[in-house]
Amino acid sequence: MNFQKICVIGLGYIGLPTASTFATHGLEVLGVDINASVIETLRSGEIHIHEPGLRGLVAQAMHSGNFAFSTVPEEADVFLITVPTPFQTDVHGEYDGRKYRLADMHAVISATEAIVPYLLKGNLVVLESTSPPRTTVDLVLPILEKSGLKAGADFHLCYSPERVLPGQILRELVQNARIVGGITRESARAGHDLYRIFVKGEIIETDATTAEMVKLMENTTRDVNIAIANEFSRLAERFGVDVWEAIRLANLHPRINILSPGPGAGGHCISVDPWFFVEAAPELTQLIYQARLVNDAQPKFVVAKVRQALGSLKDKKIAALGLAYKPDVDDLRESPAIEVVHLLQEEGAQVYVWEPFKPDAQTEGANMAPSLEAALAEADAILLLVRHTEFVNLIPHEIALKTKARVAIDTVNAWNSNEWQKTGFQYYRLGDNKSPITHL
Ligand code: SAJ
Repeated sequence: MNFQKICVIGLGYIGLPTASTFATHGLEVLGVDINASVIETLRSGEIHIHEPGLRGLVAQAMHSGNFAFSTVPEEADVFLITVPTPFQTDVHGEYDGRKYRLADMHAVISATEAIVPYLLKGNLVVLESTSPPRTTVDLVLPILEKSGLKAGADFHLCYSPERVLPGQILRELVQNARIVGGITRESARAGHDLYRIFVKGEIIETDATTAEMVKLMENTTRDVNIAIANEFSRLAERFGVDVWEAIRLANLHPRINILSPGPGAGGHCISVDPWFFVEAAPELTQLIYQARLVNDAQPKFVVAKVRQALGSLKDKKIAALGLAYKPDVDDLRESPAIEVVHLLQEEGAQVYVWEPFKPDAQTEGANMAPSLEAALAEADAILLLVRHTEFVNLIPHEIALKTKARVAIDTVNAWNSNEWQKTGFQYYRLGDNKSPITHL
């Protein structure tokens, strides 16, 4: 199939890079977002999200003359839906005493409805948003057919999951293998033709529900693997072991690859997507459910570590380094660091947060410091919550000059304990209760 014009609905972390990439590959692109301020920002040549290389790519796309923005769709050859699918915050499902989260599909529904008036015979519609199994056939398809056109006969419909890693989006968008699930073979083929425009990795055709499940399986597997790493960190503390050393040794086994513990699994994907399976089949997902609970409980273990270092937290001043959900991104969604800060404050600590990627973050209850120096100045302890490169590179004796704190607590294994101790810090690490005598 040949495509001239594409309408990309939802200009967030996935939609904006994807739309820009299509534009730089010669397609006429209309980027659509219901948020008028996003459209204004983009029209003025700015961008509203941080992703390495994205600013340049958007500028290049706009320079090509192929990239326009609007709050409403227009007729096009292809409609791509890249809107968020968070979970609902006010309601839960319940099965056998287990409470579970429910997907909020309202953005997918309204984006699909917005396409209906513009849908023409021969069009291709692709859903990229991570969604519960069967969303494409049971939710999106019936809405699109309100146009009077028949899916599979009059227009093509696919599910193609985005699988790019925040921080590496531009490279992975092009290089990664791409799964395209069609509601018919012809739909899958049309989707294949679309992504071939810029994807260098393999493009694999399958059915829509398989493609949905593949995406959820990937992120659920990662969540379960992070959960076991976090549980190992608790066991290591119980048994006087350094979990980081133990993981490194276990990973020498050719068939073992244990991930890293930390303050929890956050972000809008790993901490959300497993719930889509639980919601769809609560009676079949005990392990997936438990992994979510293990990861969500990890901030409490960070607070216990801080208590081990400081005793009572009442009126203690803590410089928290990092608030993002993972290293070197500005994204705070579902960040376990935020939960850690809340829990510390509940115990009476005064927490000053330095987040270099979002110094002006508006997070309820978190006092944002305007600089690293400001966060450190009056602190009793330094708590490292995110493995940002600039935090890994901090030099203990330079830090010692900026603070009266002589306690450093590392939740992400970023620092060298010897160096901190030599500089006069008491050094604590999550998952490490090994006695100094046996510490090599
Ligand atoms: N984390 C750990 N320990 C680890 C690895 C990660 O605690 O060993 C934590 C991170 O700090 C973070 C969370 O897990 O809080 C998730 O981070 P991540 O880097 O594992 O994943 P995301 O959410 O940034 O991106 C994932 C990716 N999925 C997989 O690697 C299977 C990405 O490819 C997906 O496109 C993305 O979800 C998505 O959009 O679904």
